[in-house]
Amino acid sequence: MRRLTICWLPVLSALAVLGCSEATNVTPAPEQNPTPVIQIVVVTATPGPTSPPVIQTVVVTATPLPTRTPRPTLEAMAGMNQEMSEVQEISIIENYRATQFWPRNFVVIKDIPVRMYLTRLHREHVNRFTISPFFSSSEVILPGEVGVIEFVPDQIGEFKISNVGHGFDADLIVVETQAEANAYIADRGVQMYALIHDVDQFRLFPETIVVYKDIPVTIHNISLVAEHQVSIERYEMGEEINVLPGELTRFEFTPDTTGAFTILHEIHGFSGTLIVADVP
Ligand SMILES: [Cu+2]
Repeated sequence: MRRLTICWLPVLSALAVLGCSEATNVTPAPEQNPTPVIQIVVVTATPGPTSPPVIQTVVVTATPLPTRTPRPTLEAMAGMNQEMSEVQEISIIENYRATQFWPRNFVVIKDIPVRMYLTRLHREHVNRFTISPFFSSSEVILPGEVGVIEFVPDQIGEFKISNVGHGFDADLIVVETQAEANAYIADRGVQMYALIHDVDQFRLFPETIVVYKDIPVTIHNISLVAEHQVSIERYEMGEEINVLPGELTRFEFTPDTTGAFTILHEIHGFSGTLIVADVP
C-alpha cells in the first residue's frame, strides 16, 4: 500500500528546453491487461493545465468503431459479467515532457474491440495520437480532457501508440488468446493500469479494472480538474488528498484476495470497481 505522489514540475522545466525533437526510447516495463466493460463516453473539453500554448490547425476526423462482431475469446473470470468480453477498455496517460506514457505497454486480445481513454499532462504543438495500423488522427486531445480511441486489433503483434510527430510511444501487444495474455502478464511480473478521475462526468475511466491475484499491481492516477481523495477498499487508504490534476499518483499493492473492491471518491461520492480474479 505504498503511495507515491509525483510532481513533474521540475522535470517539466528541465525537459521543456529540449523541445519536441526530444525522443527517448522507453524500456518496456510491466504491463497490464484488458479491462473490458461497455460504457458510453462523452469527450469533455475542460481547460488544461499550464504549458506554452502553441497554435495548430487540425482536421478533426471522425473515427467510428468498426462494426465487426467480436469473437468471444476472452474467457470469463470470476467476478466478470458477460458484457465484459465485448470491449476491452484501457486508460493511458501521456507525459510528453518525460517522453512517456503510463502504462508503457499493455496487452489486448485480437478481434475484440478496444476502447482506449487517453489524457495527458501537457499541451504542446502536437495533440493527436495514432496506433498504426489500427487507428490514426484522432481528434485533438488536450490536457484536462479524455479522448476516446476505439479500434479493433485485427492483427497479432506489437504495435505503437504514439503522439503524432514524436518519437516516444507505448506498446500495444495483440495476442490471440486470453492464455497468451495471461502468460504475458505473468512474464512481466507487474500489472500496470491508469485511472482517469473525472468529477465533471462523475466517473472513473475505466470504471472497472480487472487484476490477477498475487501479481503486483501499479495504478497510475490522474485527475482532470478537481482534487480527489481516493481509496481502494482493502488495498489503498484514502486518508488524504491523493489524486490531483497535472500530477501522477501511483497506487501500488499486491492483491491477496479475490473479489470486487470499491474504488471510492471519499469527497465526491462516485466510485469504480477493482476486480481481483484468480489467474484463469
Ligand atoms: Cu473525487
